[in-house]
Amino acid sequence: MMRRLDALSAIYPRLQESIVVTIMGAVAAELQSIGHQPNFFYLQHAMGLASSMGLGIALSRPSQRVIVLDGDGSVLMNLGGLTTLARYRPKNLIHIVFDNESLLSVGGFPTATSTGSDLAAIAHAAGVPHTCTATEIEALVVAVNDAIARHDLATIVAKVEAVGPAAYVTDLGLLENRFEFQRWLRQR
Ligand SMILES: Cc1ncc(C[n+]2csc(CCOP(=O)(O)OP(=O)(O)O)c2C)c(N)n1
Repeated sequence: MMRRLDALSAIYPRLQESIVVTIMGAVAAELQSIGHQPNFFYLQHAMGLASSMGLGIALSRPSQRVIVLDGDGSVLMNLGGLTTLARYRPKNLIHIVFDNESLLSVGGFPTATSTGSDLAAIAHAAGVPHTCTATEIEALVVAVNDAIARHDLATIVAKVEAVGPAAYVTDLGLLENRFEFQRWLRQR
């Protein structure tokens, strides 16, 4: 099993060169602790919709790569998002789901992946053309690099420990991130 912070550090070079949309909470704070960039957007509150926002950006910016950093609880809240992703199949979108089997950011309640639900299998059944589950950092890095080289929609589930940062609030304001990201996108 890997720690998400280590996993994020390992794929950070790929994130730097991509448009990144994350869910709120632990993963957003961890990515910011490694290094915020103007091409990173941390979607607040709208649980389950990071892949939908990533889809819209990927379709409107087909020459840019979009990486969505999702969570098991968020995906489970909007499973229909996987079917929509698969329907439009943006070749420039990679969907990474950090599966800690928990709603970590609100106290750590167990999700359905802790009782056997398999998000890579669900994504595959939804029609996502390439899916896999990585349990080690090396496998995650290979899966991300393969997805980039293949240039096709992929959902990569990374099984991670249910640990997060000490604090989720960072000094990057919501509106600051919103305007900075929008400006960055407009220049593309
Ligand atoms: C629609 C909606 N419901 C509830 C919340 C409260 N909430 C914020 S983060 C979170 C848990 C997210 O879990 P997961 O996607 O597994 O990510 P993790 O926190 O484990 O990294 C919840 C329930 C929310 N932001 N939006």
